Amino acid sequence: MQRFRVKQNLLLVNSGTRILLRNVTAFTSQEAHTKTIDKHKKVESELYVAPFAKAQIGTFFQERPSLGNHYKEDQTLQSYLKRHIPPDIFTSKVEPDLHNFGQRVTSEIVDLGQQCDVELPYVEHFDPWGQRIDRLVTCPAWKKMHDISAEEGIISIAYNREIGEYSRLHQMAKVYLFASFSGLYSCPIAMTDGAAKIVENLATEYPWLKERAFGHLTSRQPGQFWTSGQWMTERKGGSDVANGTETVAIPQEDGSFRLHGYKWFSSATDADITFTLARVVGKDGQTTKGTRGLSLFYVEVHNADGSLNNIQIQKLKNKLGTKQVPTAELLLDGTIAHKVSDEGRGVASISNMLTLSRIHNAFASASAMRRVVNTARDYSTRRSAFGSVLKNYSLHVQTLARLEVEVRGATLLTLEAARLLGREDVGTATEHEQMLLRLLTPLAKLYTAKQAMSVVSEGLESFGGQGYIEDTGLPGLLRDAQVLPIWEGTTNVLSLDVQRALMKTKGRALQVWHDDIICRVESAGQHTELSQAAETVAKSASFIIDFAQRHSDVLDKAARDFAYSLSRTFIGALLVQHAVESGLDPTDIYAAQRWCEKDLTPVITNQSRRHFSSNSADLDFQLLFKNYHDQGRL
Ligand code: UCC
Repeated sequence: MQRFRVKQNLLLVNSGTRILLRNVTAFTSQEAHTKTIDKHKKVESELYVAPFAKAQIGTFFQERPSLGNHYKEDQTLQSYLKRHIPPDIFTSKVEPDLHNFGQRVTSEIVDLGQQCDVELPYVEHFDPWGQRIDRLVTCPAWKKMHDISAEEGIISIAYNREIGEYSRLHQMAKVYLFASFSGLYSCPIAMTDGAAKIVENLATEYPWLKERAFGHLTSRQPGQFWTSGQWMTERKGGSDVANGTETVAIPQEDGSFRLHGYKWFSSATDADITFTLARVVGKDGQTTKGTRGLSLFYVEVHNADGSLNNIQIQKLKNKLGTKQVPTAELLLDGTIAHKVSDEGRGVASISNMLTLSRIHNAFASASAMRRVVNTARDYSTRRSAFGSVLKNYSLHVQTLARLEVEVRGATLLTLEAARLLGREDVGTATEHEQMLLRLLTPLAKLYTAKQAMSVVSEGLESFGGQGYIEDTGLPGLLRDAQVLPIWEGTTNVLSLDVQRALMKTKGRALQVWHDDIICRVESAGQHTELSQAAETVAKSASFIIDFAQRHSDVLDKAARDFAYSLSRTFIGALLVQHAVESGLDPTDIYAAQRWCEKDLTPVITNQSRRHFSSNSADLDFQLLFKNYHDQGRL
């Protein structure tokens, strides 16, 4: 009997008859085949050909989502930069670089980022002869991210200042394009930027520091480029740094110090240098408690021979996400360090680093949102369900459009913080702008981090089950986003930081915030489509000022809602202003309108519901603890 190889993967189904040809390479008889064909020939039009026999996995494969040039696909970024950077500088220096980088991000860097997610860092604690070495091993893709960061000038652009105050915007635009694809290399970049800012600011008092480190931190040569850590958190906690820091610094005869302590979360442990806080031990062997006892120290992580500077890596942290980043518990056991602040001025001195890392955090949040929304947008053109591609379903498009509004708002807020930082960098920021920057930094960090959590989560949902599958790279985005509201200050800690910024200026910063908003939305009143949004924003700003004046006694309890109100109202103003100044593009107008339909002032809404009264505080406590108390656990 003549035999032949089955050519098609066919499960033939006809009116309930199923003939399964099980094996891809199966041979069957010509006769049997002919019979089957004959049987079905007559009813070919009714024949349903289900493709499961040969390959066993079917023939339909969902086309994967893909991203184009990440810069060119971002209308908000482009139009914001065009608005703020003089045209000749923009066209000659900024746009071509961002264009190239936008291409590099979605063609080369995306895969490297994925590799960082797979090849996680680990520590070799001992060499084969039992010697403790604590060698941190990172993957080639992580190292490549280091080199790319240097080549692309991700730090250097901001400090070489080739284009003056616009350098910071240029740099942060790159950070924004890079962060969510960088395999979390954005973390060491944030710390390194903060370190460069500290070193630059301390140049007069500590010229040796600038000479030693600045060139490395801002180098474009991969072999010369240093990254920095920021080791602040200890076992007693990351928020209450003043009371949580136990590390002591013992003065040495040569003017240096030896640090002894335990750093509980030290991110990017492969850094070359770090800044850290410790308490100087006085001649009486005592240290000073609280903030007044904390000083800032500069540490080089490795000795000249590559061994660690009396540092033991106890373990790498087992985190929910950001596993790509080697975050470690470190024992400092006589680590050589150099004091770079006056005694007791540690927190104030490291605050420069906090400002930078919080702004980077906001860009990382905006970046994660942008990546998810652009990917979901592309996917909606490739994925069909119920007879049509998803982009044809207005419910689906409405869901993504709501996310797009969030991303645009977050992008404008973070870019505005970067613009002000650029002016502060070069010393042209007015006093008002400095106050505004001080206020916008915690606001941008806290608000965009929360947006990122919800936008990334909703974005993943738009992929259906695929959004839950690891090797699509999508779930990692959600896990990694969860760190954004936590590190560099939680939402509540930052809400209190907002209060600190307001108190320090005796409320002037709030007035500046208000006046700035009014100025931004003023001209929108003449555009019919925007007048309502502009009015809402202006009224909200005034209500908030009024609230702060009349209810200063509840500001601590209202701190979170207050910070949200400042953020939402400010973003509303930015969206309205952007719509006007970008030439009244209908999508910009629509984004501003949609944003301003939100409750811009939850603090006022919740005040009217008496959320901040002492009665509510008692009820909140009862709600949470009554049962716990009843169980005898309180
Ligand atoms: O713990 C962390 C890791 C979490 C897990 C992450 C996993 C790793 C994965 C990473 C992969 C990507 S991260 C660290 C989180 N911790 C923080 O960010 C600190 C949060 N806490 C704060 O921000 C607090 O508000 C403190 C530490 C700043 C408060 O300290 P004090 O000592 O109570 O502060 P004072 O007394 O209010 O301020 C001391 C000085 C003042 O200056 P003078 O004396 O001149 O008035 C303040 O004005 O510092 C100044 N200052 C600031 N200046 C305080 N905060 C600021 C600021 N934000 N900007 C400017």
